[in-house]
Amino acid sequence: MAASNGSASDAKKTFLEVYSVLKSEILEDPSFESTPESYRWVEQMLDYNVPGGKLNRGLSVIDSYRLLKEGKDLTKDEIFLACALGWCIEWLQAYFLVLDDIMDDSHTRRGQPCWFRVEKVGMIAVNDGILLRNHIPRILKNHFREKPYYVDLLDLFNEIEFQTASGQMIDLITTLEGEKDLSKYTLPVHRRIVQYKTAYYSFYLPVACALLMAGENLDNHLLVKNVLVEMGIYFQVQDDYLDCFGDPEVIGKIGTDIEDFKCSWLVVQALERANSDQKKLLYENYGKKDKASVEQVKKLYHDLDLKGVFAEYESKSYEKLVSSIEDHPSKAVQAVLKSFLGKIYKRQK
Ligand code: DMA
Ligand code: MG
Ligand code: MG
Ligand code: MG
Repeated sequence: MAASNGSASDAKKTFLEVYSVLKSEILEDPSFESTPESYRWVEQMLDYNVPGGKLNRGLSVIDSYRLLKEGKDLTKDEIFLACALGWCIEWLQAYFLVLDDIMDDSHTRRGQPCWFRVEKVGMIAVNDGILLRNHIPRILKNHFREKPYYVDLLDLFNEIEFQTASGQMIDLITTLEGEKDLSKYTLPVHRRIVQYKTAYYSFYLPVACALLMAGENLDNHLLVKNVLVEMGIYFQVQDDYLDCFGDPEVIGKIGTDIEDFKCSWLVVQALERANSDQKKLLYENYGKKDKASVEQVKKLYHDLDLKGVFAEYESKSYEKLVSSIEDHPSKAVQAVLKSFLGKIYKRQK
């Protein structure tokens, strides 16, 4: 295995080596006698959906664990385990994204067609999503069964999955046809959606995994949880912003929020600022698939200077987050949270 306490690229290399180990274990799972065809399917499905992202969530487990250990060298075993937990989060993300892209009728993800858009895949992607989800407890069982924190780990993944799926549910039911009513799109509604669908699994989960590995009781870290949830909300506002203003070549996906009538941060901001003519235009064009309607909405966002509104929001959020991080009594925890924030502040992808 690569050097354990070196640079970020070493960390990524080590992390990817652990992926190969976990993948082999899944492909050779003794509970399923695979055939060459099924072996190939699962391998391709994993390679297509699991490792191709920024890997921020997964790598954060190791970063956080290292910071919690305050500079002590980690053993090979600790590094492997932190990487394995990081991959469980990447697997969870892959599972949610495969299904999210079907439900959002998306086209591309991570610079390639969404999995369900691949020829021969189609709705088999639904079962692939279920398989990805089922791999997580198998990885945990293979590597953590004997650990004193095993039950807490299983409980953590179950809770977070439930919260994320509940967030996805409210994200989806607010867009229901026949009930398309922009007046229900407010900041509190938006906040509730993104807190559940994104913040817990993307921000709290990696740090919670590192805390459990470090022998901590999660009930003693509610302050950390609150800051991470706030950071997650900020992260999803960025995602909503990039859906419209990001470069698809850079973010690797083509936005669909306007077409999908999503309760995006941008439409909420637009509604707060629009005059009655502009509101009318929004009501008439938001949630329509045709290009002309989408362009009308984008032009309105431009006229209302939502880029400027976002820039203001971004720097305000950053200041608030830094100050709540600095309220935390532990310097090690502060370092974990600051490193997280540093990775996402002003992100372009
Ligand atoms: C994604 O929300 C949330 C989950 C749990 C996948 P989204 O649909 O805005 O994500 P994306 O923009 O990546 O499709
Ligand atoms: Mg989506
Ligand atoms: Mg979605
Ligand atoms: Mg999005």
